[in-house]
This record gives sequence, structure tokens and C-alpha cells, in this order.
Amino acid sequence: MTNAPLSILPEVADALAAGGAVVALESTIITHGMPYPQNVEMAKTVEQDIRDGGAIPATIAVMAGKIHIGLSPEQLETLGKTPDARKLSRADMAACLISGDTGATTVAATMIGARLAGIDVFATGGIGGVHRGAETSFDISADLHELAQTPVTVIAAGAKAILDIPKTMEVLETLGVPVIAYGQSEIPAFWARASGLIAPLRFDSATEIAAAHLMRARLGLTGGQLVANPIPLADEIPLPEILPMVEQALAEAEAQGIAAKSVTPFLLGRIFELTEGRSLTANISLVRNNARLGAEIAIAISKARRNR
Ligand code: PSU
Ligand code: MN
Repeated sequence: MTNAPLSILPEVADALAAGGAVVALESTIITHGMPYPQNVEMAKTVEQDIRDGGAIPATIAVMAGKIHIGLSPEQLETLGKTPDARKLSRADMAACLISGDTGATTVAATMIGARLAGIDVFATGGIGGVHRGAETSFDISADLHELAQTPVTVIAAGAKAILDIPKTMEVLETLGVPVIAYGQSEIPAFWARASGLIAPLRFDSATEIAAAHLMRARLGLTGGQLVANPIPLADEIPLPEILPMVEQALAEAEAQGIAAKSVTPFLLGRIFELTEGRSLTANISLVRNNARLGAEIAIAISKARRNR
């Protein structure tokens, strides 16, 4: 058992105690990834998708000195209206907890919360990665190192074109993180289904992903798995269409001296404006798709454990 300051929503605690299927969700996507009120609508819809899939959702955030595992609808609403919430990665968790401030968890911090609560599966939109120009900026997301050390299976839609996708894949390979494309051979590129890069691993079923998660535990391997699930066809923005806007947003970030934690939120915000909201529709569609797959994987893990 953990001595960490967790506040677990009763519904989530009951599901975990019964060995049931729970899917963790992050909160930075709510506070820093999308505008209000679409962010709160997205968060509630995604939770419902997980329920419809037969699992229990647990959105994770830090509030009043506790890591909350599962938020009530009121807490989700409040968080969605707190754009100045701290953006928490591994480095920031302890400081935020002792301050009592509200903090939104990134992929890295959500993985830490999920592991503490005993949740195996976490669904999100995009992970942080190696930024373009990292050879001079050294901007590499702590999400990659978290994947290397915390045993949670993370479902995302691949790396975004604001990142350097080949370098992100190289770092994940170096860190020993399995990158699994779901249902196709190419690594998806967030808004686009195709990136032009073949994924190191491919699975076509939630059952195999669940089995690999459990096998990693049997082998005593540290770290999680990254599942790259392509955006539904109807909502994709193919790379040639999105790239000019990505280039423009990147140029503006550089001209304005945007750095460190502000880079990703700035780029997401500008691309939303430049695509006239189409990037947001795509983003919501892919998160929902990941949540549905997350529920399937969580159920498969739960069943496999019961049948042991
Ligand atoms: N990518 C998205 N939407 C997001 C993020 C990334 O498409 O909301 C957020 C996630 O919380 C991710 C974080 O963990 O940004 C990465 O930030 P950074 O690049 O500063 O590590
Ligand atoms: Mn960064």
C-alpha cells in the first residue's frame, strides 16, 4: 500500500478493490490543451465513452494537497475554468502538493498518479516528445522518461507534428519503451493517420496489448507501453494540410521566445486558431477513440488477472 496523499473517488476505489477495469485520464489536456467550455465537454464525453465501454474513468489532478484519482462533475467543471492551474510533470508534483495549489497532470504526472492508485491503463490525446530543434534547445518532454520507468500502458494518437517524430521514436527506442501501432503498420501522427514511419511493434487487438502489459510485469521490466492509435478517418487532417500551420505556429513561438512548459500549450492554441477549430474537432475525436480502446485494454487486463 502507498502512503501517498491520494483522494480516490469512491466509485474508482470500489472498482479497483474488485479488480475491475479502470482507465486513467490526464488533466493538462483540460486546462492547457483546449479552450473552455469545449474542454469540460470533452472531459465529460470521454468519461462517458469509458463507461459505455464497460470501464470506470478516473481523471487525475492535484487539488488542495491531494492527488485526486477520479473527479466529480463539479470538480471537472472547476478545473476547466482554471486555466492558470499549474502544469505538473514529475518534477512539480511534490511542490504542488505541499503548496495546496491546483495542478493539472501531464502524461508523466498522470502515470505517476495512476501507478500509485494501482491503475494499469491511461488514455490521452498526444504525448510530449522531442521538440523540433531539440539539438539546440534540448527540449525533450519528461513524458518519455516516465514511459521508461512507470508501468502504465498509455494510449495516445501518436506524436504530434509540432514534435520531431523520428527523434521521438529514437529516444523511446533508447529508453526501451515499446511503441505499438494499433491496427496499422505506420506510426500515426496525431491529427493524421499516417506519418510515413513504420512502427517498431504492431498489435491488432486489445487482448494482445493487455497480454503484453501483463508479460512485462512478469518479466519485472520497468516502464510502460505506448500504444499509438490512429485518429478515426472521418476526422483526420492529413499531414500535407496541417504542416503549413504547424510551421507557422513554430515560427511564431520562436519569434516570441516561447520556452519550456509554455511551448506545447502555445503551439496547440495557435494551431487551433489557424485551423479555425478543425484541430480541436480532430483532437476530441482522437481522445474519444483512445478512451474506447483504453476501456477494452483495461477490461482485457482485468479478465486475464481473474482467470489466473
Ligand atoms: N499534446 C497534446 N495535448 C496536450 C499535451 C500534449 O496534443 O494536452 C500535454 C500533455 O499533458 C503532455 C504535455 O503530457 O502536454 C507535454 O508537455 P511538455 O511538452 O511540456 O512536456
Ligand atoms: Mn518541454
